[in-house]
Amino acid sequence: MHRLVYFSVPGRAEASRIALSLSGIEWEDVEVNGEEFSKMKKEGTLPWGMLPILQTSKGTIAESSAILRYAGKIAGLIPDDSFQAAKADEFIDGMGPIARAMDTTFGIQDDNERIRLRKQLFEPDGAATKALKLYDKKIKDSKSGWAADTDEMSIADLKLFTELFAFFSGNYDGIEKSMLMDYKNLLNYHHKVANEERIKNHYRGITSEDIRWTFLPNAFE
Ligand SMILES: N[C@@H](CCC(=O)N[C@@H](CS)C(=O)NCC(=O)O)C(=O)O
Repeated sequence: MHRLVYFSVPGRAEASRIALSLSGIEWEDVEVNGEEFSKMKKEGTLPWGMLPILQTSKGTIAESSAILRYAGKIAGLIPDDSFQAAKADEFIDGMGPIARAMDTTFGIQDDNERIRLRKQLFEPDGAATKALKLYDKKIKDSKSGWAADTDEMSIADLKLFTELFAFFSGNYDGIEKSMLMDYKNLLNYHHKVANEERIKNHYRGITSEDIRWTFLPNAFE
């Protein structure tokens, strides 16, 4: 039995949730709140003091990318070709600091200050603008259309698709869906992944009211 433990948002666990679902293994999606997180932290349940974690019969795996690689391997989402597998890993590791820069505003309590900093992220030289431009170019340059230019969809696509588009769900004040509209390659990429049979099937029960609406085929059309 595998237990994926995270907060009740897509965030850094969603790619692994998809991979676990596609893997066919038995797993439980355990959503915790801040209080439960603090308790787990105090009890020493979290190897690096953070979520997500994946509890397995052999022990706990922490770090979202490690969990994604583990679940992605079972799900057949890691290319057999070593070069392509490394390019998928490169994409995942490359996204780390970018994702971190984009979520620096999450912990800021003051509404005005949070929104002000978020707007800064999306200014021409802001971290979010730089990230979107970089991702857009990578998709444009990909011959296969998949994030890491792999022949088939890989774990890199699960990470890019879930972490990037979730930002525009409307749940993060100051960040609007309209901010994505100039990034044509990213919009095409969204269409490609959201309509991929396994992804479409994974989100078939989701409605436009759900926090996961950004993963639906017509979300940005
Ligand atoms: N590098 C870690 C980062 C995990 C991370 O930032 N987790 C956040 C939630 S998204 C967390 O547990 N924050 C609580 C805290 O830092 O106290 C990973 O990718 O798993």
